[in-house]
Amino acid sequence: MFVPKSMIAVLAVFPFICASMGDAQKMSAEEPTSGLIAGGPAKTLRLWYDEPAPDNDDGWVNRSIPMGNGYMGVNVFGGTTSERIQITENSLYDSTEGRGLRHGGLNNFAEVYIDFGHNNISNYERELNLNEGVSHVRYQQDGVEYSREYFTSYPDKVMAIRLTASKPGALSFTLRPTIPFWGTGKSGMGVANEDTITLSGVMDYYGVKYEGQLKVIPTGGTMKVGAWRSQRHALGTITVSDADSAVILVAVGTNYQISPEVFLTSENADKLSSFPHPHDKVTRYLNDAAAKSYEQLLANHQADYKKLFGRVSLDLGATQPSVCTDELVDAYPDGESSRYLEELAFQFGRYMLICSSRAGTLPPHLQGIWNVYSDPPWASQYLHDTNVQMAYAPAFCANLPELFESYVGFFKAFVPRQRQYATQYITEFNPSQLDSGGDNGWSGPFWTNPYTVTGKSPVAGFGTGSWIAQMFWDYYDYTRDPSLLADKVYPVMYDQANFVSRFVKDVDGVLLADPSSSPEQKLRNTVGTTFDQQMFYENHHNTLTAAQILGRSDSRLPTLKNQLQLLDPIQIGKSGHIKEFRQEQYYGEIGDPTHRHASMLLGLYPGQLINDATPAWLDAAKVSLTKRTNQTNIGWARAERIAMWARVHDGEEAYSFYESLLGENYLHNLFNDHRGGPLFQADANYGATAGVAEMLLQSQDHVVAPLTAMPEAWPEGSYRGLLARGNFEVSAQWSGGHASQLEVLSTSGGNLDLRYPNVTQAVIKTSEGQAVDFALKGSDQVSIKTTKGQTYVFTDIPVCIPVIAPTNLQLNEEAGTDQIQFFWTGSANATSYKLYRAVGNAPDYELIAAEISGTDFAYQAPDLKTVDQVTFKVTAVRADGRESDQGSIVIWLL
Ligand code: FUC
Repeated sequence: MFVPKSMIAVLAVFPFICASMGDAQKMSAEEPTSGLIAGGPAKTLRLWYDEPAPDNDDGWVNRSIPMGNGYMGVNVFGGTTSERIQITENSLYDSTEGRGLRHGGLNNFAEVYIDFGHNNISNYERELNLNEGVSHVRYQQDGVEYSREYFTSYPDKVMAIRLTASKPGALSFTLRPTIPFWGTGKSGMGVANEDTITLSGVMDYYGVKYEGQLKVIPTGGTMKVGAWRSQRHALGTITVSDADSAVILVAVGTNYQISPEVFLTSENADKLSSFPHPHDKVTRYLNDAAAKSYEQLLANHQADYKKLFGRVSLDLGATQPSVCTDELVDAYPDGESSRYLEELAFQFGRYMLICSSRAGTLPPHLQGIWNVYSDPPWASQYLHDTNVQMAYAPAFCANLPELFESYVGFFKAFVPRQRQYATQYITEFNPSQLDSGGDNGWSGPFWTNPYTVTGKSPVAGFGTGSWIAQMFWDYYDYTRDPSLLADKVYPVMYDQANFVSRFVKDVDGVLLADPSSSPEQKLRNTVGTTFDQQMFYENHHNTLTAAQILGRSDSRLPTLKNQLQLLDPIQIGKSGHIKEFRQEQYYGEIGDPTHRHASMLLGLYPGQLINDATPAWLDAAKVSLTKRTNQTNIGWARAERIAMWARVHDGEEAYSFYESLLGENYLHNLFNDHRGGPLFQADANYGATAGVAEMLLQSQDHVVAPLTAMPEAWPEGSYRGLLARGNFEVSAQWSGGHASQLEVLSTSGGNLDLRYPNVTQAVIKTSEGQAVDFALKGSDQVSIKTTKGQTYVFTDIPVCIPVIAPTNLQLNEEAGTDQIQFFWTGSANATSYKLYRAVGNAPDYELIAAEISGTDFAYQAPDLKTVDQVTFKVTAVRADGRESDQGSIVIWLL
């Protein structure tokens, strides 16, 4: 088994050793640097509409404005006769017995109406301002300008609404919250008392006690409580008359706690029995918030929100559109303001993660933190065969790593149950490896919800667990906090590797998963799917790297080291592709060849196994991606393909998937429609952001590579603050498709390897204009020993005209000889060609001929008789010695 070079490189990162680097060079400091790339999102990023969202389910999914603070999700409709605010609390869960698309699960917490009776309005506008983290409704009625401002605050745990009127005493309304789906396993009441309405009740199945409190704080006017009848029950109301302005505060909660007890208790009705009623907690949230002024609450919220949101900006040259967001979406991709929607959607994914994933609250599920139904799609579960991982995909690259804390807390609560499963499965599948003391690690779950975590599923192999562990590794690798690694990351990875090390079985000298399934594919419970093998390999590898960094000597580490080389993660098939199943020979023989899941490519993305240091695997990944690619209309699958195409350096293909996603899956409020219906899934929103980030910056082989997959549609632009592995904050500015300035802030110190065409000829200085020592690797990579807190600025990078790759490589075998005749279509700007081969599953090529001046070559190799399959590749070389990035490949079979 080959050890991928990249993996050796990763192991060698601590301490940094790079023998192939050239002599250190020193640049002179005579020229001042041209200043830092503009910070902060300069243009206003907003979703806006000139009418309210229709008051129905279609209006919710297509047009309502989503907000959230981890504790609650809200969807604001913006009505004027009656405002509707729908509230989601992620633990209000019902039975999900039975399977299927619509089968219980998360329930709608509350529908809050604010009746104004304004039916004769003009100049209506509602918006969500992403820069500010607030939303507004504004209009005129009878010569009075009415406005409302909404925000959901993580630090103060409330939603706040401020209602104002331009004329004193002109504000009157009735606050009328309701309990949706009352009577279907859910009971409750709404009581108005002075300035507060309390909704409280029980959802029977898990015994969820819920409470919501809404407090009205008017300025001027009068206030009185009342009641109205909804369905079979009476609910309290508060009517404000003739006020100047008012603030409404909303807090919600349940008796749910993110705790192992919930998952370890088998009786559903007992899971929450030891936890207190949420009344005191919700009362405290509300009273604490009410003790502060609206301005103070807003300032707290914006300090928290902007610290996260403002870290990253992206400018693709868009101008502020004159049309509403729904028109912008409808006009895409042909509309004049396409770039604006592309910038907006990138930042909207970051916004949604900030709303739905905060420390101490439940992580984002299939719909993030937004649900209007009693039976949301797939019960709003957490699915670990792609969807949860996609939710967190932008957390690291788009510089929101602390948002992963929400999942860390959830994982901690459910993992004790997964430890029990681990012992059960080792007993069942590989009893000779069982640790009698019960130390068998934890096994990967498929689906979970806040109450239950499942064991094995035939739908996906145990690779789901190693994929979870990979998120933890990324959490460290992007932030480089050693105490985080020791306390939160390493134990998760090590215990997962412990399980895997006991689970895999020796099959003809390699260690394979048995049983094994490639997520959602037709063939189930087979042996050694690429999904499982790649995930296992990556986690074994990362665990060993982490142990080395921490100086650990835990008992399973020697086993992991021995096993690593036997996990055989990549098999190249006869189509030159990466196999999904070991039994498959040609692409698509087994399973659905157009399947939405591209699980055999997870080592390409989001994994690190297939990268620039494994060029033969990268080419094989491209074959698989090309064959798998264009059929899917599934939102998250399109988002994943943006990133996968970016990883094989194809900006045009990556962009085409961003285009199809925005053009065909994005709804008017930018919610992603999974596959028509519309059927909202938040994963593609998060995934699109991550995919675009991969186009702009990559670091999977621990080389910081900005602007890796740039499409022609984005000739000019800049970004600021994306995160690369090693905790490097990267900013870039480009024009004519070429980087004019790159900046790297070294947040943790350490070695910076940076790759960009011709970067070795750039002027490299600190942001203060000081000279920088750096070493060279070829013409396109530099290495700098960085100082913590220092920013490194790269300017005057000579434009690199790419070498056009040859195409259409073909071969002929002379019968009865061991000679192969190659011929290809030449490149317009090459003077010679290079021919390479990769034997079998080798990750890298061997050079077999250089300086070939024509477009054919006769190759003779006696060892070909001993191998089954070889990938041959031809590249073009220009007079200046530069070689084409891409080449043409052909497969030779015995
Ligand atoms: C996985 C995906 C589906 C869908 C579902 C909720 O099963 O394969 O496309 O996203 O989760």
